[in-house]
Amino acid sequence: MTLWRVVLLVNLSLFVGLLLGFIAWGRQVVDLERELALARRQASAAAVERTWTVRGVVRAVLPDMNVVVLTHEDIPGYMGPMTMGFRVHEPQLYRGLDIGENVRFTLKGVPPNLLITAIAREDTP
Ligand SMILES: [Cu+2]
Repeated sequence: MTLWRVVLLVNLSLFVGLLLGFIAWGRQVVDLERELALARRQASAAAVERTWTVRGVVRAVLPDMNVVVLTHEDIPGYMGPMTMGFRVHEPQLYRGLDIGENVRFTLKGVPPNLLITAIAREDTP
């Protein structure tokens, strides 16, 4: 093989290698852009105001903080059952509630900024 053929082959293989690398890089960019668009869509969907109405048991009423502590059942798509405090839209909502009472309450807001907008006593099943 003459020298010029060797040089040509080396250049050719170098060119093909660069081309393949460039194509792979381009594909990666397209994939990343698609992932970014998906992540942005999910992030904006998460910032949407939501409403849930679930059951719970009153554990404490903290008027100073405008908070009611409830043991709540599963809040679909947000959190499992647990005992925690919720801010209440207005004090009138928890007036007359007693510890241990079963309630059905409505949570509204953009998670995790939720407020109880309605709460009603429920008869024990
Ligand atoms: Cu919770």
